[in-house]
Amino acid sequence: CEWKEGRTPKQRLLVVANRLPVSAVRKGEDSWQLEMSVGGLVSALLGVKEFDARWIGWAGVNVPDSVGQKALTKALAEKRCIPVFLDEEIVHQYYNGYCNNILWPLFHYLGLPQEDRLATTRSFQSQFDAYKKANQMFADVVHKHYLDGDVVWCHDYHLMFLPKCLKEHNNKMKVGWFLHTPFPSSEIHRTLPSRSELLRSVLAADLVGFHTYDYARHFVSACTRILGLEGTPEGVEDQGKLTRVAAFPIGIDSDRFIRALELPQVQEHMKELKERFAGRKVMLGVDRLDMIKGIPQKILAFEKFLEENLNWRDKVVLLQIAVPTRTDVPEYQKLTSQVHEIVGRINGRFGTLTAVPIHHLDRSLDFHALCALYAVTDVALVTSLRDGMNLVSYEFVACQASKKGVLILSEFAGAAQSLGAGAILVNPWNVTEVAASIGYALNMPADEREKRHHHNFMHVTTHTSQEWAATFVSELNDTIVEAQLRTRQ
Ligand code: ADQ
Repeated sequence: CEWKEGRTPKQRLLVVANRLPVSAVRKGEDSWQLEMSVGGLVSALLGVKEFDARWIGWAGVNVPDSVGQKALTKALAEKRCIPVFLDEEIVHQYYNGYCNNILWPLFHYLGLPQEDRLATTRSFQSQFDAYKKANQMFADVVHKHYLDGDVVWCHDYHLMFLPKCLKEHNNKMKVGWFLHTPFPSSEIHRTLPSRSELLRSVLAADLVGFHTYDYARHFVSACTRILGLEGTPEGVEDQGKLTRVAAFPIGIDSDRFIRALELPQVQEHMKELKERFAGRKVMLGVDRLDMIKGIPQKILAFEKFLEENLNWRDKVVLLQIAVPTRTDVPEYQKLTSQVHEIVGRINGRFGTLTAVPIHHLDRSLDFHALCALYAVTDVALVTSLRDGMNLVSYEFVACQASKKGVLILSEFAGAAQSLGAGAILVNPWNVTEVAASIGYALNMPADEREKRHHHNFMHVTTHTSQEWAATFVSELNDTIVEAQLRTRQ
């Protein structure tokens, strides 16, 4: 975990997120193995090295015994991580239930799974109670480790209740909250039974951040329409108390990717890949296996492209790397089978004795293999149905300095607002449009590729994760100073 390699400590920062950046695997009564987790939040925050930071969160494992808890706490301390212990029932109701079955689909405009709708409605209250209870458990751990002057940065939809829990205990605490998903239109948020309580809890923070201006605007609209509060250019005002609301587009640690390309092991991977796919253009998809990523839609668009362009049949390959997540949720199991079925059908239809058009891997790749793949790719396909930002598109651009490949990007990913001028933007639901864009990308002349790449590369290398975190924390500090000045006047 590179988290501990921070430079000279400046400001103490407590990062609070549902999951720690490592997952714990028990090896004995008091021994644990720690493995890095995969995901956008982890990728972004590992790049943040300006602060004396500690990470508070759940280690992804149930540890009922005190011997195990003590040993895990000790192992995690070396990584500057502090665990929150959640029991199985809480995890089921809070994490699988309220977070992943209700908030996640709702915030991505996917609604609730149809067949679960009634069951979900019945269990809604108990799941929301578990959500609040879990948030209070996170707050208790923060209080234990908090020192005067610390900045507490709460992350994501799992912890919308946390700012309120923190401020109720200590009103002087500097609290920021950042959402990594989209915040949906207020018309969508209105349908949530706990809509007002969640908004009010988030408003307890001093600063509320989103990836894009649109999400921030949706949030302010929800507060004005649902709570009847006043929206101002700075945020939301409630009885003289202002909560700052603003957009802080996330980035990546682009240098880490650029430097990795020079490493011998990455060069070796690249050589192998080039040999393996010689004579064929490489298209790439890298996603967590999640319905919001639009993986089936992407593969169907590729099928349509092959259907209409038989001359490309032996000349292009799609590598789809999909790391499974939330594997105990039935919807995700169904998605895995669906993707396997579509890939099998297309490979049967367009494959030859020596080659298949789609290589699909259900697993995570290590960092070096991932960089090599990004670097040899001709066309990256990011077709999320909705995505807060999407860091894969940034990582691809960072690794393309020599190849200058093309990015096909969903207009429903937050990244469309920053990389839109360089990418080919598509509506992922429109398979015909995506298929046509694949053809356009594969045939794009070098000078157009160069121009598009340059635009995106400049953005990715200047809007980094370091800059994102530094801006958020400095804005949080300023917000608090301004609030103090206001109360003195
Ligand atoms: P995610 O939904 O996880 O993040 P994304 O931003 O694309 O989506 O980040 C995924 C990260 O996981 C990337 O760093 C990528 O390299 C890594 N990854 C994905 N699949 C992988 C695989 N098979 N092998 C190895 N690594 C893999 C959430 C939101 C996003 C938002 C981020 C950050 O959903 O919209 O951009 O948080 O805020």
